[in-house]
Amino acid sequence: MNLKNLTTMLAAQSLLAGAAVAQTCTPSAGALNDTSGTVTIDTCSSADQLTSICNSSTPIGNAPDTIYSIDGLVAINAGINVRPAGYDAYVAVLQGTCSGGATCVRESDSNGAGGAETVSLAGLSPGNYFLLITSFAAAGNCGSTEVQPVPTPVALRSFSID
Ligand SMILES: [Ca+2]
Repeated sequence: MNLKNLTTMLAAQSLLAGAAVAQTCTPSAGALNDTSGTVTIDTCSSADQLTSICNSSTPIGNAPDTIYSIDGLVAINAGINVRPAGYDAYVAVLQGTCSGGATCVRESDSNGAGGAETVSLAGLSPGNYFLLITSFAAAGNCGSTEVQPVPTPVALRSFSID
């Protein structure tokens, strides 16, 4: 991308971010809870629902947006591992409403293409939450993805070796 295109893109994104009405989304991938186990989804099959998230402050472009309802996982302070095959995933937890204007209470973008991302839901008050799996990449931004809820382990109370 040359500088002129970049400038044009940033200007367009500023206009979108400044829009009075935030985009809404739907958790079309379904709900995740403590009995879901590891699910595999091709995120390329998801619609591109949002162009900007985290109080409409973060442009996420044209990547498909795979969105789950995760109220049940928040209630038990679980974590979630996301393992994308071959693309650079970005994971966020939206609080309250499924929309670009919602606050992102958790985010993970620690690794590059094919790298796993993890979010912990510990410490969040029970309520409505949504897991967003998307990518900042303009192309090659989706693919087969494992989503693994990780219940918080029970604390080890005592341990001894005879
Ligand atoms: Ca998108």
